[in-house]
Amino acid sequence: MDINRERLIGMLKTMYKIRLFEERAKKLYKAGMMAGNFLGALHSYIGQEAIAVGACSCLKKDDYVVSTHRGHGHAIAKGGDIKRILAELQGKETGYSRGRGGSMHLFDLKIGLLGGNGIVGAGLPIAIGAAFSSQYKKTSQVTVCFFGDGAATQGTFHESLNIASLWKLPVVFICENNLYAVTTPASETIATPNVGERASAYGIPGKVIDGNDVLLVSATVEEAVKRTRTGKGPTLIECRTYRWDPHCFVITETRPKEEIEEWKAKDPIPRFERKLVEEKIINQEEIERMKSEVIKEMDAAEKFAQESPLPSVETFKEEVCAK
Ligand SMILES: Cc1ncc(C[n+]2csc(CCOP(=O)(O)OP(=O)(O)O)c2C)c(N)n1
Ligand SMILES: [Mg+2]
Repeated sequence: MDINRERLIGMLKTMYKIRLFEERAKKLYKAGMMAGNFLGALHSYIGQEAIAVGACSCLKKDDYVVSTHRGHGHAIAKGGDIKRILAELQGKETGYSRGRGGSMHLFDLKIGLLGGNGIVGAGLPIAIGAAFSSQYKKTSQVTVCFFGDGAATQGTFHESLNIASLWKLPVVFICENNLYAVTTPASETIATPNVGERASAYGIPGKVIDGNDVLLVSATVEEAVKRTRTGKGPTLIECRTYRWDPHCFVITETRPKEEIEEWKAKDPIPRFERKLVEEKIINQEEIERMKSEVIKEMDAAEKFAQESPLPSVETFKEEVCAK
């Protein structure tokens, strides 16, 4: 493996962080604690961790990430503070957007996180704007734009790929094809078998890869990032994956049980663990220690979010009224 040990260990730890964060958020949500009283939906990223982690491991702090409604994993992988993420999910004043954004709008300019989005496909033109700004200002920043298979069939996808190719914008498009948009299978909405193939229509490289293989994701994104930092323009990468939970926790599961089980057996985390153990990068004892560190971090985040105040009515006025 040509990735250094520190980065590999960091990638594994971030995958645990996302997994355990989502499990904790789910538990709290189900216990009725989100935003005080279940306001909004919660979209779990469990099963897709390899994509956010593999991709963000190729980025610098000031590179941009454009996220989606399923964005906790992107925020964590880009270096987000889980205390502030959990507080935001719970609508607390200490959250990233002072509790105004919630789960689908995690934003932190300091780490290049340009926000999630409740509007499917709306992130793509935002990524174009961010990429254009770095090209115009001649910074070497890259924008990674995550979106789902459902978003890939919005008009914004085609408009954004066209202009990104034409202007050779420094953007990497990452389609997380988890095979469904809510309950609709991708095969019923996407005319060609693969989203990645559509790249040829815009004259850019397109890849279709196993999105549950974190090393493959990072190697593929690394190449795309290199290409774009040297002014050669965008790449489209389709990562095949699967979400373990229903679309969100107010939607009933409709997918076949056997299909869910089949994908759970392809869990990206033990797969990466095994690889690192085989290569003697980490041992079982270190893995256990790492997991308990992450659990402690999660406990601290839960305590922080729980003890944080909800925003007061007075501060709401500050946000919506001109001074
Ligand atoms: C423009 C728009 N249309 C419909 C919706 C309702 N909606 C929310 S998530 C979603 C499915 C998105 O699927 P996909 O892009 O594959 O992402 P995934 O949920 O699988 O991660 C839909 C249709 C929306 N939020 N915005
Ligand atoms: Mg999908």
